[in-house]
Amino acid sequence: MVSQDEINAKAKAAVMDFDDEAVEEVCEEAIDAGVDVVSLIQDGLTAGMNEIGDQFEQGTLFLPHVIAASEAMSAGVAVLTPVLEKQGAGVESKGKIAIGTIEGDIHTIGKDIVATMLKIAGFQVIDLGRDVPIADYVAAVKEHQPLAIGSSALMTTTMVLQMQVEEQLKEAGLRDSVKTMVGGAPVTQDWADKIGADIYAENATDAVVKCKALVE
Ligand code: HCB
Repeated sequence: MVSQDEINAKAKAAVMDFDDEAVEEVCEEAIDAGVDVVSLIQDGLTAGMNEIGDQFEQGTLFLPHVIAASEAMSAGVAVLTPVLEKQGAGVESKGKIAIGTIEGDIHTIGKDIVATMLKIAGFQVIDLGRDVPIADYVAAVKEHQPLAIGSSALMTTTMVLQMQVEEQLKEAGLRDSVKTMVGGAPVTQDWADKIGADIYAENATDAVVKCKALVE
């Protein structure tokens, strides 16, 4: 029987090979073997994407490589999502959470994984999409009155806009009515503390644990 570590390593390698089909096959193998698909996403597929990001930063890979790897990762997530959704079927509704990728930023993979995991945990997720204007976060709080509003930022240049979510919610008199959550690769607990966000989530599992704590 294939182990979790073996399957995670295979998934990482397949993402790094930009091989959609191989990623899909590993994900199907993982489902058949009954291994933990959340670990597969976080320690396998995401580990591969992070490695691609590092090589892009070092100049040994280029944007088309990043695009190809992200397509391979998305193909894997698409295979795993129905399994995850089945795990969450019948879970009692825990309330609403709105989440979007911040203005100027088009990275969606991490935000989508967080949204899926929150849905599985029983939250009603309002997905604001990507490149979300700050005013739309405020409008979403007014319209939906969610328990929490999450922003995702993958670039040092866009994470600064998470501060504006805090400021504009205060200006609209809504800051005390909602918890704010921040995440994305460059975001840290220190950053969350600095801007006054209520929750920093390192990954989707952390987001679920911390959002559940709001209602439990
Ligand atoms: Co992109 N990119 N990229 N990129 N990209 C990064 C982010 C760099 C760090 C790569 C690098 O240089 N090392 C870099 C940013 C540098 C910086 O900080 N300034 C970068 C750049 C520069 C760019 C462009 C500007 C490149 C260009 O055009 N010259 C451009 C951005 C344009 C724009 O946004 N306006 C760009 C484009 C792309 C794509 C389109 C090719 C592709 C995105 C595809 C898509 O999302 N649909 C892409 C990708 C894939 C990456 C890397 C390689 C991986 C990101 C990813 O999906 N990771 C990334 C390198 C990296 O981050 N290490 C690189 C996997 C997910 C699962 O992890 O961290 O997003 P995650 O999410 C986690 C976690 O953070 C947390 O939970 C998630 C699940 O566990 N979380 C939250 C995330 N959001 C949360 C929100 C919450 O409220 C709570 C928790």
